[in-house]
Amino acid sequence: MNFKFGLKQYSPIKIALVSGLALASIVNAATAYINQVGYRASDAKEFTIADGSGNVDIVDASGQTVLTVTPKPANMWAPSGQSVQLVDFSELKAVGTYSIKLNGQELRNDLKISDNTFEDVTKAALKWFYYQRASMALDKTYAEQWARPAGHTNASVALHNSTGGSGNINSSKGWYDAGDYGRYIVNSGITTYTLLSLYEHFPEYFKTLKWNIPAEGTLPDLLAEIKYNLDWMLTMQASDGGVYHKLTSLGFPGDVMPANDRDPLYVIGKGTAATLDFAGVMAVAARVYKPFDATFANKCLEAAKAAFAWGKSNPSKAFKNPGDVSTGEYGDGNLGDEMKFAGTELFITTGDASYKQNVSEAGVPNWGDVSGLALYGIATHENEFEASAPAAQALLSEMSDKFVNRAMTGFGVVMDSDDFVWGSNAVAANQGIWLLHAYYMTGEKSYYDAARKVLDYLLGKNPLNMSFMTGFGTKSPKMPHHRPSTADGVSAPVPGMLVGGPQPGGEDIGSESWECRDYRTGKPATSYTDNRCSYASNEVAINWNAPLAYLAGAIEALNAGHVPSFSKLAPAPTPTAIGLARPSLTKVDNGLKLKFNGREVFVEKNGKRFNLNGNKIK
Ligand code: G3I
Ligand code: 9MR
Repeated sequence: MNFKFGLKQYSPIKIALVSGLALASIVNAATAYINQVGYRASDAKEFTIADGSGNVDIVDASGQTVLTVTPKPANMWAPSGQSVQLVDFSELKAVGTYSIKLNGQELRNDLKISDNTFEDVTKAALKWFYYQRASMALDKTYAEQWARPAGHTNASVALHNSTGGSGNINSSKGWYDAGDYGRYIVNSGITTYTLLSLYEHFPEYFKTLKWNIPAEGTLPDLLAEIKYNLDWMLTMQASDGGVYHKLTSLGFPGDVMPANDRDPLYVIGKGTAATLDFAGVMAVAARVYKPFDATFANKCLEAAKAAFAWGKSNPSKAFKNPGDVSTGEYGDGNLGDEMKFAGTELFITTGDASYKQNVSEAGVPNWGDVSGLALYGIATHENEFEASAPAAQALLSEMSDKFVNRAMTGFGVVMDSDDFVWGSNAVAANQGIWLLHAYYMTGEKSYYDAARKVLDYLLGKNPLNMSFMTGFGTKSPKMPHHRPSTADGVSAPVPGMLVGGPQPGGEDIGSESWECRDYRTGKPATSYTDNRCSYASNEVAINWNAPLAYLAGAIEALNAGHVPSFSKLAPAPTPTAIGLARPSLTKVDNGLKLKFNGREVFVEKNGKRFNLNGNKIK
């Protein structure tokens, strides 16, 4: 049965039998890999082609060739084993949809250039956190066809004996971690930090950006969403300051909607990683929420201090799943980085030197290694950290220089073969965030460009020729490992989710009958299957969406003229300054109005809006 299926779909012998000519065209068909969501008009832009030769024509909707480009020399991209060429079409700046032709043959017709291209990506990536909310019903007003009854509403949950306690505590709210319904403090830690830092770096941009979620007082949407998870995290702190590791059932539930998961929940474990990640997040929250709600901010600060104190007295309590528990472990034996992260953020918030940290080496952040988050804190607070700050900035730049070099070839992405681990797409996104921090502190444009190109990769310029974000791009995942998307009876998956992405581990192969067949290709960047069974390549997770949201959001905010207060970047010219500098705006008297909508300057005539390049906008 399996064999027959394989022969029908995949055998090259069968194809060869059909026709030698067909085989030749299949093997040699040139392919153009693009960011399927689009390119920002003012940015540098490139796509990748494979198996092509000659110049590439970009053709507009009326059939006019608007640009002819000679592709860069071919090079081998090891992660996919392909020889590819980059095509730089930055010169083309006019908003529109184009086709790509090679030797007169159309390779694709969905190349888009637009303004504010990643604003919808940002909103959808952030909106997904609403869809992940535990303990409340999702109303049609906000959730549309993905509305659902509340799950996991029983606030009173038992302490598993691994916590060292007994009895019950009240714990509700928070975001489901991923395709499962667990809530895990360690993974909530890096996720919530990433979203808080997005707000803290671009407060003016996020004060007005909205994406249809329930209001929470006067909080901006981003802070309203984050507070839903902070409220849950706060319930997970024990009276001695230590923080429980997770809130899950003993095993993973089946493919059911949240309301139909009746497995009893337990508060499980208590350890150093959870406690210090919690401390770091709460220290940042204390700063960010202070202008809106001083009482809540103070609660976060006290929680952070108590957690840090517990972490100092218990520096090596690594969590391991107890024998009767098989939900996600998020186990981590290396606990020094969590201490650095927590101490750095507490020092920034309080100014108390006893919390101060130094970081001499750090990697791109992930749930198990948050040394990079400490590095970000130190590098971006020069007054507070004095000599440590330039040293941290040097580490940021050193790695970014390597990243920029790598992004000059292949698919224009930083990733190397080793980066293809479980959740590889988040590795890419976090590399982008690293580059942006280096950009903030140096103004080096190549860092910005390499960071932006990560979005190109995630949204389609990759060897799988697909956008990894549900609901975005010409081809995107249809069957993510996400229980609600599997069980809700709606054909489209919940939108705005970044799947984990290709990686060669194959940990899920054979997990569920023949369905999870071996999808490994021998190449890390193509070992992926869009099948709900594939939790190792096609699951979704909060710590993967958060860096996508950061990357897309920061890029849009920067282009709207916002810069982080600590950065070396000059703010973009104000509308008035642009107006004075641009002679074309003398036409303002002639029935044209110059306006600014908080994000961009545009000209309005007869109710129609045009950007300063003369292109119509919404
Ligand atoms: O640390 C080793 C490293 O030394 C080695 O070079 C590398 C080679 O693959 O593996 C590293 O360990 C990996 C570990 O993550 C740390 O990155 C494991 O192979 C890999 O299997 C493990 O994957 C984790 C997975 O859970 C299984 O534990 C993912 O990072 C993590 O994102 C994922 O998280 C799950 C939760 O448990 C449950 N909820 C869903 C969530 C997403 O799938
Ligand atoms: O759904 C689970 C997913 O969230 C985890 O990342 C993954 C690895 O821990 O496990 C998934 O659950 C699977 C379980 O491990 C084995 N049986 C099939 C489950 C998926 O339906």
